[in-house]
Amino acid sequence: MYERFEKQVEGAPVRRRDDTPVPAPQRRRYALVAVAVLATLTLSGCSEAVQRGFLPKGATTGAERVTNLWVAGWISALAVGVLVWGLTIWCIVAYRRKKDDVGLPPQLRYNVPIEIVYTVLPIMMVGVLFYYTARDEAVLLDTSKKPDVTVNVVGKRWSWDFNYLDHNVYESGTQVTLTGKDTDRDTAPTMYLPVNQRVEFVLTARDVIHSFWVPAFQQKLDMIPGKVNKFQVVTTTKGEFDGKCAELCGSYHASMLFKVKVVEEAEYLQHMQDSMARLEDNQVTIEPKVGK
Ligand SMILES: [Cu+2]
Repeated sequence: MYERFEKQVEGAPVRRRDDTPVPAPQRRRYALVAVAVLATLTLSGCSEAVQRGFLPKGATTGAERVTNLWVAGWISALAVGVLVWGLTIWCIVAYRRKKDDVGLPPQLRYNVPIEIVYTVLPIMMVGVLFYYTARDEAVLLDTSKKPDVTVNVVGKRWSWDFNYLDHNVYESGTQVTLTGKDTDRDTAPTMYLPVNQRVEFVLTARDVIHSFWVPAFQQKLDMIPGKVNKFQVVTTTKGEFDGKCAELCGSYHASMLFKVKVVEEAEYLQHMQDSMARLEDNQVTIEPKVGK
Protein backbone atom coordinates (compact mmCIF):
# COMPACT_ATOMS: atom_id res chain seq x y z
CA MET A 1 0.00 0.00 0.00
CA TYR A 2 2.66 2.49 1.08
CA GLU A 3 4.96 1.31 -1.64
CA ARG A 4 2.18 2.00 -4.16
CA PHE A 5 1.76 5.55 -2.92
CA GLU A 6 5.53 6.16 -3.10
CA LYS A 7 5.55 4.96 -6.67
CA GLN A 8 2.57 7.18 -7.49
CA VAL A 9 4.29 10.18 -6.05
CA GLU A 10 7.29 9.45 -8.16
CA GLY A 11 4.97 9.20 -11.18
CA ALA A 12 5.95 5.60 -11.91
CA PRO A 13 3.28 3.17 -13.23
CA VAL A 14 1.28 1.75 -10.32
CA ARG A 15 1.06 -1.83 -11.46
CA ARG A 16 2.05 -3.80 -14.53
CA ARG A 17 -0.54 -6.22 -15.89
CA ASP A 18 0.49 -9.52 -17.42
CA ASP A 19 -1.17 -9.23 -20.81
CA THR A 20 0.29 -12.44 -22.25
CA PRO A 21 -2.64 -14.11 -24.11
CA VAL A 22 -3.80 -17.57 -23.03
CA PRO A 23 -2.44 -20.13 -25.54
CA ALA A 24 -5.04 -21.65 -27.92
CA PRO A 25 -4.85 -25.33 -26.73
CA GLN A 26 -5.37 -24.19 -23.15
CA ARG A 27 -8.37 -22.10 -24.21
CA ARG A 28 -9.84 -25.14 -25.94
CA ARG A 29 -9.36 -27.18 -22.75
CA TYR A 30 -11.20 -24.51 -20.72
CA ALA A 31 -14.05 -24.56 -23.25
CA LEU A 32 -14.29 -28.39 -23.07
CA VAL A 33 -14.45 -28.33 -19.26
CA ALA A 34 -17.17 -25.66 -19.41
CA VAL A 35 -19.20 -27.73 -21.91
CA ALA A 36 -18.80 -30.88 -19.76
CA VAL A 37 -19.97 -29.06 -16.63
CA LEU A 38 -22.97 -27.57 -18.48
CA ALA A 39 -23.89 -30.96 -19.99
CA THR A 40 -23.71 -32.66 -16.59
CA LEU A 41 -25.91 -30.00 -15.04
CA THR A 42 -28.45 -30.14 -17.87
CA LEU A 43 -28.63 -33.95 -17.95
CA SER A 44 -28.79 -34.30 -14.18
CA GLY A 45 -31.63 -31.78 -14.20
CA CYS A 46 -33.79 -34.55 -15.65
CA SER A 47 -33.09 -37.01 -12.87
CA GLU A 48 -35.69 -37.42 -10.15
CA ALA A 49 -33.17 -37.05 -7.33
CA VAL A 50 -32.20 -33.58 -8.56
CA GLN A 51 -35.85 -32.56 -8.94
CA ARG A 52 -36.37 -33.54 -5.30
CA GLY A 53 -33.29 -31.53 -4.28
CA PHE A 54 -31.68 -34.86 -3.19
CA LEU A 55 -34.26 -35.39 -0.44
CA PRO A 56 -35.45 -38.98 0.07
CA LYS A 57 -38.55 -39.90 -1.93
CA GLY A 58 -41.55 -38.71 0.08
CA ALA A 59 -44.27 -41.12 1.23
CA THR A 60 -46.82 -38.67 2.64
CA THR A 61 -48.69 -35.57 1.46
CA GLY A 62 -46.66 -33.54 3.97
CA ALA A 63 -43.43 -34.78 2.37
CA GLU A 64 -44.53 -33.29 -0.97
CA ARG A 65 -45.05 -29.96 0.75
CA VAL A 66 -41.61 -30.14 2.41
CA THR A 67 -39.95 -31.09 -0.90
CA ASN A 68 -41.63 -28.15 -2.68
CA LEU A 69 -40.52 -25.69 0.01
CA TRP A 70 -36.98 -27.12 -0.05
CA VAL A 71 -36.64 -27.00 -3.84
CA ALA A 72 -38.22 -23.51 -4.10
CA GLY A 73 -35.85 -22.33 -1.35
CA TRP A 74 -32.83 -23.59 -3.29
CA ILE A 75 -34.05 -22.10 -6.58
CA SER A 76 -34.55 -18.66 -4.99
CA ALA A 77 -31.16 -18.94 -3.24
CA LEU A 78 -29.58 -19.84 -6.57
CA ALA A 79 -31.28 -16.90 -8.32
CA VAL A 80 -29.97 -14.52 -5.65
CA GLY A 81 -26.58 -16.22 -5.88
CA VAL A 82 -26.39 -15.85 -9.67
CA LEU A 83 -27.33 -12.16 -9.38
CA VAL A 84 -24.70 -11.53 -6.68
CA TRP A 85 -21.98 -13.52 -8.49
CA GLY A 86 -22.86 -11.72 -11.75
CA LEU A 87 -22.63 -8.28 -10.14
CA THR A 88 -19.39 -9.25 -8.37
CA ILE A 89 -17.75 -10.50 -11.58
CA TRP A 90 -19.04 -7.48 -13.51
CA CYS A 91 -17.48 -5.14 -10.90
CA ILE A 92 -14.20 -7.07 -10.94
CA VAL A 93 -14.00 -6.95 -14.75
CA ALA A 94 -15.51 -3.53 -15.57
CA TYR A 95 -13.81 -1.62 -12.78
CA ARG A 96 -10.45 -3.41 -12.74
CA ARG A 97 -7.35 -1.28 -12.55
CA LYS A 98 -6.35 -0.24 -16.05
CA LYS A 99 -2.78 0.11 -17.20
CA ASP A 100 -2.84 3.90 -17.12
CA ASP A 101 -4.77 4.23 -13.82
CA VAL A 102 -3.14 6.16 -11.03
CA GLY A 103 -4.19 6.64 -7.43
CA LEU A 104 -7.29 5.23 -5.80
CA PRO A 105 -10.70 4.99 -7.53
CA PRO A 106 -13.47 7.34 -6.24
CA GLN A 107 -14.27 6.31 -2.68
CA LEU A 108 -17.98 5.93 -1.84
CA ARG A 109 -19.37 6.21 1.68
CA TYR A 110 -22.55 7.37 3.35
CA ASN A 111 -24.40 6.63 0.12
CA VAL A 112 -27.92 6.57 1.56
CA PRO A 113 -29.78 5.06 -1.46
CA ILE A 114 -27.31 2.14 -1.69
CA GLU A 115 -27.45 1.54 2.07
CA ILE A 116 -31.26 1.51 2.00
CA VAL A 117 -31.24 -0.99 -0.90
CA TYR A 118 -28.90 -3.44 0.80
CA THR A 119 -30.82 -3.20 4.06
CA VAL A 120 -34.35 -3.43 2.68
CA LEU A 121 -33.75 -6.13 0.04
CA PRO A 122 -32.39 -8.80 2.46
CA ILE A 123 -35.21 -8.05 4.93
CA MET A 124 -37.72 -8.60 2.11
CA MET A 125 -36.02 -11.87 1.10
CA VAL A 126 -36.03 -13.18 4.69
CA GLY A 127 -39.68 -12.09 4.92
CA VAL A 128 -40.61 -14.16 1.86
CA LEU A 129 -38.76 -17.25 3.18
CA PHE A 130 -40.39 -16.75 6.58
CA TYR A 131 -43.88 -16.47 5.07
CA TYR A 132 -43.67 -19.75 3.12
CA THR A 133 -41.96 -21.60 6.01
CA ALA A 134 -44.60 -20.44 8.52
CA ARG A 135 -47.40 -21.29 6.07
CA ASP A 136 -46.12 -24.87 5.55
CA GLU A 137 -45.25 -25.42 9.21
CA ALA A 138 -48.80 -24.46 10.20
CA VAL A 139 -50.18 -27.12 7.84
CA LEU A 140 -47.62 -29.79 8.82
CA LEU A 141 -48.29 -29.39 12.54
CA ASP A 142 -52.06 -29.01 12.25
CA THR A 143 -53.75 -31.77 14.26
CA SER A 144 -57.30 -30.43 14.15
CA LYS A 145 -58.55 -33.03 11.62
CA LYS A 146 -59.85 -36.34 12.94
CA PRO A 147 -57.26 -39.06 12.23
CA ASP A 148 -58.19 -42.50 10.84
CA VAL A 149 -55.50 -44.15 12.93
CA THR A 150 -53.73 -42.97 16.10
CA VAL A 151 -50.44 -44.45 17.22
CA ASN A 152 -48.78 -43.51 20.49
CA VAL A 153 -45.06 -43.85 19.85
CA VAL A 154 -42.95 -44.04 22.98
CA GLY A 155 -39.23 -43.36 22.80
CA LYS A 156 -37.06 -45.15 25.34
CA ARG A 157 -33.34 -45.86 25.68
CA TRP A 158 -32.82 -47.43 23.12
CA SER A 159 -35.88 -48.54 21.23
CA TRP A 160 -39.54 -47.81 20.54
CA ASP A 161 -42.97 -48.87 21.72
CA PHE A 162 -45.93 -48.60 19.37
CA ASN A 163 -49.36 -48.38 21.00
CA TYR A 164 -52.16 -48.58 18.45
CA LEU A 165 -54.81 -46.66 20.37
CA ASP A 166 -57.72 -47.65 18.07
CA HIS A 167 -57.17 -51.37 18.53
CA ASN A 168 -55.74 -51.68 22.02
CA VAL A 169 -52.66 -53.27 20.50
CA TYR A 170 -49.24 -52.52 21.84
CA GLU A 171 -45.81 -53.57 20.68
CA SER A 172 -42.66 -53.17 22.65
CA GLY A 173 -39.43 -52.94 20.67
CA THR A 174 -35.95 -53.91 21.70
CA GLN A 175 -32.65 -52.33 20.78
CA VAL A 176 -31.02 -53.36 17.50
CA THR A 177 -27.56 -54.95 17.73
CA LEU A 178 -25.37 -53.23 15.20
CA THR A 179 -22.89 -55.47 13.42
CA GLY A 180 -22.55 -53.44 10.23
CA LYS A 181 -24.54 -55.97 8.18
CA ASP A 182 -27.64 -55.21 6.12
CA THR A 183 -29.60 -57.68 8.23
CA ASP A 184 -29.19 -55.59 11.39
CA ARG A 185 -32.50 -53.87 10.79
CA ASP A 186 -34.40 -57.18 10.65
CA THR A 187 -34.72 -57.17 14.43
CA ALA A 188 -35.93 -53.56 14.58
CA PRO A 189 -39.53 -53.03 15.77
CA THR A 190 -41.97 -52.40 12.92
CA MET A 191 -44.86 -49.99 12.92
CA TYR A 192 -47.72 -50.87 10.57
CA LEU A 193 -49.77 -48.12 8.93
CA PRO A 194 -52.59 -48.24 6.37
CA VAL A 195 -52.00 -46.47 3.06
CA ASN A 196 -54.00 -43.35 2.03
CA GLN A 197 -55.16 -42.67 5.56
CA ARG A 198 -54.62 -39.89 8.05
CA VAL A 199 -52.38 -41.09 10.87
CA GLU A 200 -51.79 -39.22 14.09
CA PHE A 201 -48.57 -39.84 16.01
CA VAL A 202 -48.80 -39.10 19.71
CA LEU A 203 -45.20 -38.84 20.81
CA THR A 204 -44.00 -39.41 24.36
CA ALA A 205 -40.72 -40.40 26.01
CA ARG A 206 -40.03 -42.63 28.98
CA ASP A 207 -36.60 -41.37 30.00
CA VAL A 208 -34.70 -38.73 28.06
CA ILE A 209 -35.42 -36.58 25.01
CA HIS A 210 -35.64 -38.59 21.77
CA SER A 211 -36.79 -37.57 18.31
CA PHE A 212 -39.17 -39.51 16.08
CA TRP A 213 -37.88 -39.45 12.53
CA VAL A 214 -38.97 -41.31 9.40
CA PRO A 215 -36.87 -39.74 6.62
CA ALA A 216 -39.45 -40.71 3.97
CA PHE A 217 -42.07 -38.65 5.87
CA GLN A 218 -39.64 -35.70 5.79
CA GLN A 219 -40.79 -34.69 9.23
CA LYS A 220 -39.46 -35.27 12.69
CA LEU A 221 -40.54 -34.21 16.13
CA ASP A 222 -38.95 -34.34 19.56
CA MET A 223 -40.25 -36.72 22.19
CA ILE A 224 -39.90 -34.99 25.54
CA PRO A 225 -40.49 -36.66 28.92
CA GLY A 226 -43.61 -35.21 30.54
CA LYS A 227 -44.81 -33.61 27.31
CA VAL A 228 -47.09 -34.90 24.54
CA ASN A 229 -46.16 -33.87 21.00
CA LYS A 230 -48.36 -34.70 18.04
CA PHE A 231 -48.35 -34.55 14.30
CA GLN A 232 -50.38 -36.10 11.53
CA VAL A 233 -49.43 -37.52 8.16
CA VAL A 234 -51.49 -38.81 5.25
CA THR A 235 -49.71 -41.84 3.84
CA THR A 236 -49.51 -41.95 0.04
CA THR A 237 -47.07 -44.75 -0.76
CA LYS A 238 -46.97 -48.40 0.19
CA GLY A 239 -43.61 -49.80 1.23
CA GLU A 240 -41.14 -50.30 4.01
CA PHE A 241 -39.39 -47.24 5.36
CA ASP A 242 -36.59 -46.74 7.84
CA GLY A 243 -37.06 -44.82 11.04
CA LYS A 244 -34.57 -43.67 13.62
CA CYS A 245 -34.00 -41.47 16.63
CA ALA A 246 -32.80 -38.02 15.59
CA GLU A 247 -31.77 -36.74 19.01
CA LEU A 248 -28.49 -37.88 20.54
CA CYS A 249 -29.90 -39.68 23.57
CA GLY A 250 -27.03 -41.74 24.96
CA SER A 251 -24.54 -44.52 24.30
CA TYR A 252 -26.77 -46.65 22.06
CA HIS A 253 -28.56 -43.83 20.24
CA ALA A 254 -27.36 -45.29 16.93
CA SER A 255 -29.13 -48.59 17.73
CA MET A 256 -32.46 -46.86 18.18
CA LEU A 257 -33.88 -47.96 14.85
CA PHE A 258 -37.33 -48.98 13.69
CA LYS A 259 -39.22 -49.73 10.51
CA VAL A 260 -42.50 -48.46 9.13
CA LYS A 261 -44.60 -50.69 6.90
CA VAL A 262 -47.26 -48.83 4.95
CA VAL A 263 -49.70 -51.46 3.67
CA GLU A 264 -53.25 -51.85 2.34
CA GLU A 265 -55.90 -51.36 5.00
CA ALA A 266 -56.84 -55.07 4.96
CA GLU A 267 -53.25 -56.09 5.69
CA TYR A 268 -53.03 -53.48 8.43
CA LEU A 269 -56.22 -54.75 10.09
CA GLN A 270 -54.98 -58.33 9.77
CA HIS A 271 -51.75 -57.34 11.54
CA MET A 272 -53.80 -55.71 14.30
CA GLN A 273 -55.88 -58.85 14.68
CA ASP A 274 -52.80 -61.09 14.78
CA SER A 275 -51.21 -58.83 17.36
CA MET A 276 -54.36 -58.83 19.46
CA ALA A 277 -54.49 -62.63 19.32
CA ARG A 278 -50.81 -62.80 20.28
CA LEU A 279 -51.39 -60.48 23.23
CA GLU A 280 -54.41 -62.51 24.37
CA ASP A 281 -52.43 -65.75 24.07
CA ASN A 282 -49.73 -64.26 26.25
CA GLN A 283 -52.27 -63.29 28.87
CA VAL A 284 -53.68 -66.83 28.92
CA THR A 285 -50.28 -68.27 29.70
CA ILE A 286 -49.45 -65.60 32.26
CA GLU A 287 -52.73 -65.45 34.17
CA PRO A 288 -52.72 -68.89 35.85
CA LYS A 289 -49.19 -68.30 37.17
CA VAL A 290 -50.30 -64.96 38.63
CA GLY A 291 -53.31 -66.64 40.27
CA LYS A 292 -51.19 -69.23 42.09
CU1 LIG B 1 -33.16 -41.64 21.15
